[in-house]
Amino acid sequence: MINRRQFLYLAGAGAVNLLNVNGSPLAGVGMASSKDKDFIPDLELSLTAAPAEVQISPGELTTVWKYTGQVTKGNPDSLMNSDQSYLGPIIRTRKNRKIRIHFKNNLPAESIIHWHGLHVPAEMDGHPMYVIPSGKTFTYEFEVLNRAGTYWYHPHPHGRTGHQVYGGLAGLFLVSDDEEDKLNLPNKELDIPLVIQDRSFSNTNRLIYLPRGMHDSMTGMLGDTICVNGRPDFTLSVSTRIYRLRILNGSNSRIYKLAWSDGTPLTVIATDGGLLEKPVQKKYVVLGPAERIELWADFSKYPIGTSLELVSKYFEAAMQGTAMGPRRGMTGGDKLPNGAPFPVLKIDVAGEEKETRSLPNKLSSIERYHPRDADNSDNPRQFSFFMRHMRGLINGRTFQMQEVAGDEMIRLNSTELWELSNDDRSMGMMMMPTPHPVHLHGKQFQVVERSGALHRGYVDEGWKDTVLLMPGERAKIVANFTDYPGMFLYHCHILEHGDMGMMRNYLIT
Ligand SMILES: [Cu+2]
Repeated sequence: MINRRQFLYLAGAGAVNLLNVNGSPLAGVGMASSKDKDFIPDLELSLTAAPAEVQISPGELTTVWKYTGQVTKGNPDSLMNSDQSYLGPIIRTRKNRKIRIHFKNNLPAESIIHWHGLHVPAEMDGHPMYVIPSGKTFTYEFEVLNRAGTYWYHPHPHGRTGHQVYGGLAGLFLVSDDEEDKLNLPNKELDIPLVIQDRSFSNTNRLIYLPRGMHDSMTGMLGDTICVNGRPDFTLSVSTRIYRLRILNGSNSRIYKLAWSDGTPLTVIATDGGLLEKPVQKKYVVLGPAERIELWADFSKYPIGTSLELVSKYFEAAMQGTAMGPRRGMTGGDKLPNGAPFPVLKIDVAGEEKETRSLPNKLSSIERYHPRDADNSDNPRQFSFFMRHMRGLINGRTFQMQEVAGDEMIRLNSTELWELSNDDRSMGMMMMPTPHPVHLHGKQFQVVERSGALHRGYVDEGWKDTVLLMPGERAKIVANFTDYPGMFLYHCHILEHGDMGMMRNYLIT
């Protein structure tokens, strides 16, 4: 532990380093002034966030906050808006494409967009210090360096992220590449994005956020209506074909334990950072907020007329791995607590078509990390996540916009071992241990070691940007901090926890 005096000094040193890296005062970084004159985009988009009204349920329209967009240069198919949903447009592009995005904020609040899972320069990552006020525009420029995969974007203004995402602001960012093309995976209408979120509605179809105030913030907001692609009671009509299902848990705090209702194992082909080396079969997959999986879903074996469900199965959301505690079992939400079982979506096998594809044995090459590959393999960085006194803390510290502590300084191009632990313990009746899905901005990582109870439901075989830690669980991750120096966030992706300060900067120099 470092004392306060030392800590303040290091925090100051962090700010100085950042000045040196960027060569300009913090306030100016990332605004129009930092744009690269030689940057010629392959794709140029405008994305506007604004209030909108959508028909989510019969009866009154629901007021939401929504991204809409258009392509101003490049392939017009790179962006697909949805009138049916509050979700933002799906952006599709390829590795090594250069993209310029003009984000116009027409919300009655400040905001900024974070590209979740993408490896972009610090000033393009949507750090909350870059929030723009209502009526202003922020221009992003970056090259897509990520491998093919299912990434996404959402707002990141500090203290308001949970509210804005819940209001509807989120969209998918799908990347393809040459390696993926060669696999001939199900494409076009057989490639289906599924964004799973929970919401609560009033009887006049208004969105309800944090109805029980601080209590809901502590557990994270849990809605009692499961929406898929922005629709409740979602049904997918399929043919007797093989589908690629790209699943994002876009919920503020709900965890899903996904399984097929008929007991068929899930065939997982990708995680947060793209394709696995080879397909993995799972009885169930536990997906925390912000995590993604892609499934190879073979409906060719079902007779026409079959109905099937993707369900979320019961699990114990509280007190995993801890012996004590006032309440075991499901937590939060009166009607639909975290851990309660429910159907997520219905599949109707409706059309007969011939299937010719078969599951590839090998999907991709991944250089697997071991803890010994890290420069600090003997001495992993330790980050402990817990709530205290209604604040979210990491190693006992809460978020400060431009603060970096001594143990949050990373050398550019180093390969690091981090040990993340959920140390939320019961603190009497006021406190209840909760899960903490930990997300690193800027870099994909690999999970190299785990302890915990829901173990069998995690897919740790591929690249990740978010790792779920149930109460008492810990995970070791390895990341290689290449290309981009600067200040990036790491935080709990229960969005209410992040808004309560369970978020910190790390600084690459
Ligand atoms: Cu958390």
